[in-house]
Amino acid sequence: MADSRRKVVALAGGVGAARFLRGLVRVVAPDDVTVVVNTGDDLVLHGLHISPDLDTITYTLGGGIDPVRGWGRAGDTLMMAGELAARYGQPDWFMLGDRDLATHVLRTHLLREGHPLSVVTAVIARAWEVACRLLPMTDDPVATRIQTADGRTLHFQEWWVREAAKPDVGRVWLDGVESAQPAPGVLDALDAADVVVLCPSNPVVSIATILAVPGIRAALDRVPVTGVSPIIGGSVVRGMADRLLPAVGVGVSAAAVAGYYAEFLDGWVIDREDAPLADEVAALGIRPAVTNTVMDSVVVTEALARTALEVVS
Ligand code: FO1
Repeated sequence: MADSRRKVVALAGGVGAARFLRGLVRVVAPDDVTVVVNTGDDLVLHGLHISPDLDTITYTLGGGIDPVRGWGRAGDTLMMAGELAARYGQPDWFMLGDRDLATHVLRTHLLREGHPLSVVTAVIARAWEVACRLLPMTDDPVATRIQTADGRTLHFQEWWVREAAKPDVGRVWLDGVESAQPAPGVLDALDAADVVVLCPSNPVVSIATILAVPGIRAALDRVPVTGVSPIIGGSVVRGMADRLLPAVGVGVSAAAVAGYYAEFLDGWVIDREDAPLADEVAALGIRPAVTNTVMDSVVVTEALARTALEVVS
């Protein structure tokens, strides 16, 4: 059942966001949903432009995601990756399945023809019959870099995947963000929005990355903002927010993340396990809602999306 015709903009990162969006598009008519997606995780490997968060969301909403990993394509094979590594000694730390590679080949081809990432994203989303609108946060190159405590600077994926997030994080920074512009349609969607939803994504390398693109953070002051905590009971459901929140001086709790967003956040959904934190959230001037936030079914996820919208309606 679709919600009243409210225009919703969702800010989204990887797997948690993709799961949440499957519920959101059952509560709000998909053509009233615009998703602004983090591209700081993007990288070039084997000469191919890979956009992990855009692909995770596209594959999830399009029904092609690997359900166990939450990224990559269901039932994929590794023939190309295997040949690149075994015969040509190419790096294989970032697992690129054969079907997944088709997306990166197409994206790279269209980018090389001069199409911006936002156009390429629309072509891919249309091929997957994704009904809501997907927008990269920017068409410009922005790369999340991790400065490790031992002084090395790594691309986010090198830290997260190649080094399995083992090195302690000193600083996180966004290469190129100062000169990036919001992708076409992003600011218009935010200005037309009745509500903005922060998906349960990594606050540091997904949500904050999107907000760092000049112009986007300011747009949130003009619209009710709600969100879902990516932290339950002091730990992450998946991913690496627990490793990155300390690097920006934020505690690993549903209340601490609300504090991180407090300037612009109006409603915040936390798990039943974190019910004792509701008063702390309310003390920040943010309306708390307590519900089951473990998205282990689309029914739960739909209810969660409804709760997230109701807490600011
Ligand atoms: N994550 C891994 O832990 N190992 C991988 O080999 C890996 C490959 C990969 C390929 C395509 C893609 O879209 C995502 C991939 N991921 C992999 C996940 C990715 O590192 C993260 O999901 C996002 O960057 C975080 O949102």
